[in-house]
Amino acid sequence: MKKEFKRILVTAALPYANGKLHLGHLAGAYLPADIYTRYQRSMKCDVVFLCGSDEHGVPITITADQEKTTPQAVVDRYHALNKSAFEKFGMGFDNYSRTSLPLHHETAKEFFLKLHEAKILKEKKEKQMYDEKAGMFLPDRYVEGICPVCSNPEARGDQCEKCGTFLNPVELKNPRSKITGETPSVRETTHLYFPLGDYQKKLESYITEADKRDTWKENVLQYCRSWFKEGLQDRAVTRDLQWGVRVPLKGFESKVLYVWFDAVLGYISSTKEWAARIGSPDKWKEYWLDSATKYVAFIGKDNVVFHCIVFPSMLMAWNENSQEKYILPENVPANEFLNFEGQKFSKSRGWGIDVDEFLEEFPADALRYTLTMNLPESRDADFYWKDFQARNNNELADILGNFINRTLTFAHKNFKGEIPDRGSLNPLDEELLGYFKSVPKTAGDLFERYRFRDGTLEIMNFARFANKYFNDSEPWKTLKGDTTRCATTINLCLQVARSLAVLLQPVLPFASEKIWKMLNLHDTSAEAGWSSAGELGIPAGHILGQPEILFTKIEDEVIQKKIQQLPSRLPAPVEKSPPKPIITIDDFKKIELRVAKVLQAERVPKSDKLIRLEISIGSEQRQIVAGIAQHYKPEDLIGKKIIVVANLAPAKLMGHESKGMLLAASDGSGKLFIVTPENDIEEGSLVK
Ligand code: B3M
Ligand code: ZN
Repeated sequence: MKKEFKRILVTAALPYANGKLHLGHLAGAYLPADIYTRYQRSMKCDVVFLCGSDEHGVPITITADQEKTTPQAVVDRYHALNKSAFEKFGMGFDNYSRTSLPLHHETAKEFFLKLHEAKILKEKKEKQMYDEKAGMFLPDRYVEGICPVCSNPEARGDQCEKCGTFLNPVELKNPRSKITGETPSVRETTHLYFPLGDYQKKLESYITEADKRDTWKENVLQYCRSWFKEGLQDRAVTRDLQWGVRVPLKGFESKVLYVWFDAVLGYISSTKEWAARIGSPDKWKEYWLDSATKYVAFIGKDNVVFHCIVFPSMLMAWNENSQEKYILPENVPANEFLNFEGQKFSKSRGWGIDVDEFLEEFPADALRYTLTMNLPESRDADFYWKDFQARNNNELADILGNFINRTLTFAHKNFKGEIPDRGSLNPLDEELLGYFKSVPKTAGDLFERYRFRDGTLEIMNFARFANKYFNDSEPWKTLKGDTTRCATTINLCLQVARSLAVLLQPVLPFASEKIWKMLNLHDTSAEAGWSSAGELGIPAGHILGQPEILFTKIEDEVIQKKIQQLPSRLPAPVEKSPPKPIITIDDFKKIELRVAKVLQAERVPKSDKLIRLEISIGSEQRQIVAGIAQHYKPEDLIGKKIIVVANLAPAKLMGHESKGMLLAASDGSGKLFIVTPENDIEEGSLVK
């Protein structure tokens, strides 16, 4: 079933120019796309790699309003920031475009008009929420109100997060605009719809066929299946908004194209921009309109529906009505999410770290490597500072860096900086050589199947093995009695160094290029072909360059500081409650707070909130009942030191007496954290 392709088109999701990129973005789509592209280039494939800023949509207009500036100013700023962050990270895009460019607007309008003229789009009247004060129709997510099903007072216009019901904003009780807080009115408006449902059959068979040729990831297939199961619905492709691609139709002058409709076409306009820039304006057609091209679209999981369903069906609709036939994605290898120190990245809570901030302090390759080894390829994964330090110090520096450094230093010291000739091979050499010849294929096959973590692990294991080979061969000993043996060892180690530079180039482009320089080789490590990594590529007598440190270790203090900064990056608890009246110190002294130790804990039967705790406050043991069962498991509480209000009047909770109350804090998400003393202070101690 495998099809031979002449060239490859790679795209990575266009990030919104409405905020800075963080590590989660890199792990979701960009790093895998870059590794894949670099690998394919070194396989000597004809590849073009495109991206750009997604510069439309409501959130950008809201940012502009908040900052009292224009949407254009917002996207100008973030486009520049994100472009430069990507460059520092080593992204090898052929072109990084913007959807606010006239070229893109023309492309999107042309596409829209083709579908409209072919009578594919349906016109429908509908009722929508309108914010009189903001003077705009409200997107579903910008209306809040009471859920008609579960009475959650904070249900969103598209969905109630509490009970999971999909909603239409006009169904909400007491609706309010998230933008102005005002009660919106209901107005009638006309939009054009794309009939997704008409394409369901074709989409299902497209995905089945593509999956047979180039196995799709199970998580992606799952998302598609669930969409198909629900049944595809018509989707509006126009919006009542000022900012975006103007709808080129009479009567629609005040509307723009739905941001997703134009954004996916941004891949095409970015290719056009690239082609014009390199002086072959028609070259984009080779990539988009020739079935000998393989198209791979890298995205994060939240974009699956747009790339596996919306975009392909738009292309199908075009193809049915034109001589020009667009190719569809051959694969959409979407990743799951990367979390940060166990929690979701959150801009509003300041949880996470932006790419530019990270790269001011640490080298790009250390980040690329850590993310590669933690790619959320089949499930969510995490970035931890400690793991980052360990990956850098114990793997990059101690394994890869050490191997390269000891090999080059040895050659300089003992072979005048030249690569010595090989003599006959011993079993150890043979074993190394066998491994050496097999790695390009093993790792390459994994990269080919979008398994970047496993592929990189194979290469690093080879570096581990090479280190062991150096140790076991003891060149510092053979140097004295058997120089030919020693020369053979060092010759092979230098060949391995070259090979590692080629194999790791997709993941560690900067370090790879440094190794290349140290070996004083022609051209660049990127230009050397992947298959040459399995060949003994450096002739004897070749003069080496100077050894340099490849990776610097990261000190404990540096990481400690990063970890300490974490909680302070979280704003104070944001549980909504009005401030209480001022009290005097005497009022406060009425409360007896004590350290207690949890001796026993169990759930209160028939209650999903309550846990019954047996505690010791030094002089006495007693029972308290706490509403923490949704946040803690009883077994995790036993032995914990907590703080209790010891002189609270006893109360009965679901028939169980509670003598006292434990202290806990809740964060903005409603999660509860028990207050514990910092040190293992004795139970009974007074808290003052
Ligand atoms: N800008 C969404 C995102 O960053 C979006 C991707 C567009 S790809 C055409 O999640
Ligand atoms: Zn609800």
